[in-house]
Amino acid sequence: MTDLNINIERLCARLTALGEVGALEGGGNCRLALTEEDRQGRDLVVSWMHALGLQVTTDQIGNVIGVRPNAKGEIELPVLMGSHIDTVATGGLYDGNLGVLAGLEVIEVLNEQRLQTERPVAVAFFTNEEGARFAPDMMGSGVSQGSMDLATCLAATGIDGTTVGEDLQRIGYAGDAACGTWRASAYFELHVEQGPVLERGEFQIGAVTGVQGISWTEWTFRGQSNHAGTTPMNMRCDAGVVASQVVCFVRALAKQMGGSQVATVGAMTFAPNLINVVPNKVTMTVDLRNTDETLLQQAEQATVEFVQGVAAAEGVTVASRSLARFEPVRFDPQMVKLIESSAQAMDLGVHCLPSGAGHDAQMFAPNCPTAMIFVPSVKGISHNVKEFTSAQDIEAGSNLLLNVVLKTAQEPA
Ligand code: HGY
Ligand code: MN
Ligand code: MN
Repeated sequence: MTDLNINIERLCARLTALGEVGALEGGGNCRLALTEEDRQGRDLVVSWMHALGLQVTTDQIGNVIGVRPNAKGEIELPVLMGSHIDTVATGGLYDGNLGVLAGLEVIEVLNEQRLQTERPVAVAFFTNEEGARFAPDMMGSGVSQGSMDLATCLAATGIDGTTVGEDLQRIGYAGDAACGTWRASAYFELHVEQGPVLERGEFQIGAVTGVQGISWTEWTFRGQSNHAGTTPMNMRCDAGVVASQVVCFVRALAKQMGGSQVATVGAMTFAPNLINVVPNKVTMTVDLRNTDETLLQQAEQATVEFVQGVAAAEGVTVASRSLARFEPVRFDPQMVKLIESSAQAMDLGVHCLPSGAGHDAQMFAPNCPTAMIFVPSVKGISHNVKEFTSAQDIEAGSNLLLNVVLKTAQEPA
């Protein structure tokens, strides 16, 4: 283990500075992918990359990678640290941002120590990890690593009607570096857990074993608008009643399945959305997740069957489209062991666990040795302006990142 340490004051100052971009009244951030706020956040992080002397490239889906050459001045196949700096609309200071800014901090320590490494070391932020404005999530890393098609993603239309390609052009991040074949020699992502497990178990570090499967579906129900007062109950085709039953069904399904099954209806819009009109159209999203692919498919199938039954009973038609679908991912056990043993060597309490959230790391796992380090989220809160992780835990996780990245970067390429 190295006796080097990150500079926690400097890292926290960057977290605060980035947090001021898209700051919300009362705390938190809104930097939805490819908005003006995202552009400002990108520009700030790119300026820090340049200040560290990194060779900065932007690829065709807007991913930005800053590389610190190795002792021979080479930049290919770096040891890469990364995450995302786009946020949900009620984002906190740490989701994604921590992984990128801790990567910058690790590189700054290497610069301060004038340390040369066998392999290049790099830090990146990936476009549209959240998927909140443009589906699917993990878009930039997925295109970078060849599991998503560039043209399809550039054509993706967001919740406010623009396409990814248009907005990349508009914010000036439609780069020319090719996507899909670029590779790292190893990938490390430091991230807040966003759940309650580490805090409950009083662990400082999570050695992440993998990422659970994700299924996002948009459902559209069409009935018949009618007068709320004059339409007898047995003459209604009420799209809102169907949608509402689906909300309750997926909650009950997750509770009945237990285990890691979760289900969320996060977005729903009624039309015409008026007090005295029976809704003729409802669009809603269903987010289903499970660490087990077979169980996730069962949850999907049960939901389809339920939807068809209640819609038919109400005389409502159904349309659906998949917004995202990722099978569960397992990280290389040797990399998980590296995180676990390095944390133990630093006398940090460490626990192995799967990730409930999706991450850019899952796109790298098929292509190179990949590891994630979790640090605790206070009260397990995330995707919420109250998201918080202590400086002490940030320092521990970032020093662990420094250790494992330095160890890996000193191994012959
Ligand atoms: O939805 C997710 O798990 C991630 O935040 N994109
Ligand atoms: Mn994240
Ligand atoms: Mn997130």
